[in-house]
Order: sequence, then C-alpha cells, then structure tokens
Amino acid sequence: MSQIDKISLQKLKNLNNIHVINIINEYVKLLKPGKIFVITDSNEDIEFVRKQAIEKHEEISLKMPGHTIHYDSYYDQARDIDNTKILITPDTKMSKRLNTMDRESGLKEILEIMDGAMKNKNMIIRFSSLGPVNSVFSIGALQITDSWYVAHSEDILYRKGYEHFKNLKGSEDFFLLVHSAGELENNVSKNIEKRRVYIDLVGNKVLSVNNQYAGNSLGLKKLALRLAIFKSNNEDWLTEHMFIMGIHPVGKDRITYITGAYPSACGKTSTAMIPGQSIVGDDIAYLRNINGECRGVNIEKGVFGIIRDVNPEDDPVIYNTIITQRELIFSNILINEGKSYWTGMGKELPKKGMNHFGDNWTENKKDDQDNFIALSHPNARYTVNIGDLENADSHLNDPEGVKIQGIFYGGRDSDTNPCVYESLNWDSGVFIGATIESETTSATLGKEGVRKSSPMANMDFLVVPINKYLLNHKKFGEKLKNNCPRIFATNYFLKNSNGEYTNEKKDKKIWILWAEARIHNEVEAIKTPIGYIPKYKDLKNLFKKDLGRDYSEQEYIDQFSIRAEKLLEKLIRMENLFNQESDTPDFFWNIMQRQREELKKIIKIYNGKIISPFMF
Ligand code: SPV
Ligand code: MN
Repeated sequence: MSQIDKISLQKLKNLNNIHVINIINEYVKLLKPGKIFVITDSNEDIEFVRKQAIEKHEEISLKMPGHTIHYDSYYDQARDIDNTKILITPDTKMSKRLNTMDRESGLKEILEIMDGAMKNKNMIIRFSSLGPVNSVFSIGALQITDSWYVAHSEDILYRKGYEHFKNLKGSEDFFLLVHSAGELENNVSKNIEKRRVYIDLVGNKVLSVNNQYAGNSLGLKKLALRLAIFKSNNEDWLTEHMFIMGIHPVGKDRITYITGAYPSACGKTSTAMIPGQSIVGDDIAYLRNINGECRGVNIEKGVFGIIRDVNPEDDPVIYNTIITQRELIFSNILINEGKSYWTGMGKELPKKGMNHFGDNWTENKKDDQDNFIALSHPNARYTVNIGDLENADSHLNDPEGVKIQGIFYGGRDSDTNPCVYESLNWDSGVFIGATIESETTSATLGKEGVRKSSPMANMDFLVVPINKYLLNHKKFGEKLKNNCPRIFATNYFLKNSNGEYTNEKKDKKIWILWAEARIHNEVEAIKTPIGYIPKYKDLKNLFKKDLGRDYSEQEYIDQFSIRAEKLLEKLIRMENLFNQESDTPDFFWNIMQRQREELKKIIKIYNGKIISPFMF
C-alpha cells in the first residue's frame, strides 16, 4: 500500500485486526486510490474530514458558522430502489417482492464498475459504532469511501467506533460498507446510469458506487440497516425502521418509551417531535430482550431529516435548530448570498440562487424534461446532531437503551382505519405491522392515492423472506411474556365523507397520550374486531387537558366508526399479497380469518357497513 503514509498505516496496525488489514488491501487493489486516510476518533482527525469536505468542494460553507451545503446529482436525490439489490446464492429462499440478483453475477458486475473508481481520489477509512458504545447493542461498521461528505455526515449521524474496533480483539464481527461516488463532474457523480447498491449477505458487506445521496452512499444508514436485519433475524432480536421517543404525560411522574414505524411521509419524524415529549431517534432502532425487558436503542445519534415545510409554526424545535449556529449540513436546498432557503420555511423566498440544479437557478427554470425545477428538492434534507435538539432525550447514548413499552405502526390511509387503536395482543399487533399501507401523495412520482404495502414500514430494506421476518417478531414478543410492549396503530390521514381530514396535525399528541394511558392501564377501551378503540370520555378529557379544546361527539364518530366494509376490502388486498409468499405463517392467516368473520358479523348485527363507536 504505497498510497498510505506512516501515520495512517500505524492507525490501522494499532487495531490489531488482520481482517481489517486484509479488507483494506483488497479494496485498495480494486479501487486504486491516489491516497489513503485513516480516520480515528480524535478531534484532529474529525476536523480534518470537515476541512477536506470543503477544500474538495463536496460541501460549501455558508454565512452561518458551522453550516455547510452539499449537492447530489440532479438525478440522484432519493434512494435508488431499482438499482439496490440483494445478492443471493442459488439455494437462498427470498420473497418475490424483494429485489434480488444472483450473487456471482452481481459481484462480477459491480466489481468491474468499481475497478479503478478511486483513481486520483482519496480513500477515506472510518470506524463507527452502530448503537451506543460499550453496549450489547453496538455493532462495528467499517466504512471505506472516497467522499468527504459521506465521512463528514457519518460523523454527525453515528458514534465514533475506532475504540470499538480496538476492543474487537481481532474478530471479524463488523459490517463492511464500501462506497465510491465514482467520477465527478461539477462535484456530483457523473455516471449515475451505472449506480449500483449491492448487498452481499454472504460477505456481510454492501458495495455502493456512482451515487452521493445519503440513502445510497452512507453505508451506515440504509445499507448497514440491511445487514443488521439479516443478522438480527438469524439471531433473536429486531432491527426496525423506527423512531424511539419518550412520552411525558403532564402531572404524572414517569416517562414511557415507545417506538414507531411509519412509511416515508406518514408522520414518523413529526410524531417523534411532538411538543412536550423527548426524542431518542427518528429512523432506525435495534430492539433486544434484555433480562426479559424489551430494550431499544437508536443506532444513530443524528437526524437526516426532510427540510421541506420545516417552519416556526409546524416544527419550531427543528426550525430553531437549523437556523442557528452549530455543525450542520444542508443538502439540495437553495443558497442565496450564503444563506439557506427551502420550500415551506414560512418566509419570503428569493427568486434566484444556487440549488440542486445548478448555480443559476431562477423561478421559471425547467430541466431537460421540461419540468419546472423546485426551489429546493422535495427530498432536500438537513443533517444535525440529536444532542443539538432541545427535546433530545437524556438516555440517547445509554448503553442499556430504554425500556420500550409501546410500538406504533402508522400508515397513510384516507378511508379505512380509525385514528388510533390498540391491538388485541402481540400477534395481532404483528398483523397490524405486517399490513401497513400508505397511499401515494403528490410528493412522490406516479399516480396519487395508490396504496403501497410495507410490512413494518421496513419493506424497502428487508433482506430475509417476509415470513421469516414475521415469525421473528412473533417469537420476540412471546419471549417477553408480560413485559411485551403493547402495539398501537395510528392513522393521521383519515378523511370524512366530505373528503376532509378528520383530525388535525396537533391531535397526534392525544393519540399517543391515550396509548400511554392504556399502557399504564389507566383507561378502558372498546373491543372491536380490529382491536381496542378509545372511549369518548377519555379522549374528551385528554383533548381538554392537553390541547385545551372541546372534543365533539361528531368528531369521535368520524374518527372511530368501524368502517367494516373498507376493512374487509383491505383484508382481501392483504390476502392477495400474502398469498404470493410461499409460506406466510399460520398465525397471520388465523388473525385474518377471525377478523373477517367478526367484521361480517358486526355488519349483520348492526345492519350497516360503518358502525358508530357508540354502538359497541
Ligand atoms: C428514508 O427514506 O426512510 C430516510 C431517508 O430515512 S434515507 O436516508 O434516504 O433512507
Ligand atoms: Mn428512514
């Protein structure tokens, strides 16, 4: 390795890990970098990364000290689902709904693309810990990249792990993430038609090339998520696409921790940021059974959040954090005279500037496909430390995690599920998670209102057959016995017969406070075929106490009527979908069968397709 200087080489040697050395040798041979930098946990090394990101023009400094901006290629602004594939051997069973490829041909293809990808560039080697350090949760992650932006973002989003690697005592128990942005033109990846993200489960690694958008390039985010899903489902714990938050009911001396899985644009981050509560994490959680308790950690320590519509009214905490001095990376928003602007920030916006399209954006600018270019990309984001948010939870870095007492599943559904309900038991909660659907919105490409299924909001990341994943969930709950978290479903998007939303943004707070009270057995509920729904009087009290408003019976009827016919339609959709799996577990079919019979029964008993909650 002639490209490595003595200091960096010594940093590698100090790890006493032959696997790390072999891996670096292998990828130096393949990628052929000009120079190699090994980054440890020292402040000096991290500062070097920050400076390089600016010097190499991957980030630009803004007027506000600590703020920088990074741009991805105009056509690389979101996760690249089509080119992200699980490499499998001929004997591997995998669900049809997952994007797979033969391992041998996949490796051949991507290694050819990666051959020489770091010519005249730097190879950056970083060590991180997924999860709090010195914890049963921690998993080491070795990132090789040629992007200073990736290395810098990972420093904000993840815990340092050079010491973790030292403590591995030579073991190869870590994830490997190899990334190259490939050839750059105007600082963005040029060959995006050769973008690839290939997940090699056998090799415990992910290879990613010709991209920069964090969901594709940052190995520690959605790439290591796949490796962790594989690992946990072959062990006895859960890797989930979930936030973790603490609920702080006023006047009660307790914090109740919950997790929540919601597909993109279904209210995940805004739930984790509900005023008066605390945030542990907003994206990825590991859950383990520790001494019979469900404990959870955020594997990250930062937020890579959507910036659109972050304004002082709707998101005061995030807004104040991202307009003040601190370390922060914006991506794909507008810059004008060194200041940051984005759509929906609640402020007058400039008519020109630099954005994800280029340095001379104006209001009426169109792209090559004749589409108007938005001021900032709908998926533009900010990267910031959770510790910088005023609602950061004090157990964010606790090696024991927090005790999880509730799990929330949310979707985007205009006409089927009530605003909140509790599952009858753990298994029917797993059923709720497995059958999450979200309707497409105008924010995504394609037709609006099309329902997309995503078991546990984790579908994009599954690398094990769905039946195996569901059985792992079932077993996880069974082993927790009485300490099993209670499972709830929310639907913030239910509409009434006039097509208006039945609940306001702020009402989320009431749904989580009701669930919290259920967890502590303080309120009763009404049993329905799908689960337990709130009683009117309890919601009326909560609305008065926590939002200071009168809650009408009509609102309750709109929000909590059991729309039996729509629920039956959903069961048919799910039946068709899960029939495509070779061996969906029996418990799933049993729950479906029971719900179907009970829904049909109530339609008969109450002589109607929509049954008011007052009827039960
Ligand atoms: C998501 O899309 O679920 C995200 C952002 O959290 S990304 O990093 O793209 O995965
Ligand atoms: Mn996510």
